[in-house]
Amino acid sequence: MKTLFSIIIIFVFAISSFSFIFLPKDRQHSPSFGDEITTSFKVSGVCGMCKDRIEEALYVTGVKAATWDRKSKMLSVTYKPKKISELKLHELVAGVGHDTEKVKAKNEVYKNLPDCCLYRDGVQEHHD
Ligand SMILES: [Cu+2]
Repeated sequence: MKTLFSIIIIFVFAISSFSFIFLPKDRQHSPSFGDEITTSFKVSGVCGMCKDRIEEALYVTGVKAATWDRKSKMLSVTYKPKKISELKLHELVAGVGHDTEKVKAKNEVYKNLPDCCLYRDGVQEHHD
């Protein structure tokens, strides 16, 4: 009876120490890493001004980082899907005049871009 009691005590102690070790770590990890993802898609553009414009368009709540590469035309975005949808990212970029894979910029917005940024008139080669 005494032995059984000791085993139970040790067992309970073991479980509680394990939970002390593991639970706080779990809690630390889930909010910071769990709900953040990085995606990349093609965005039309030409110069450094385009780069600034595209990246600034994504300076919104839910987006942690946005980087557009002038050569590859690829935009890389780190964002929280719980706060902003992927389509919304496309809409924001198209909203400042740059076509994406999913959303095309409105002509009125596109026409107001500086001349050096007009990617639709053969400035940028298309490899489609
Ligand atoms: Cu430009």
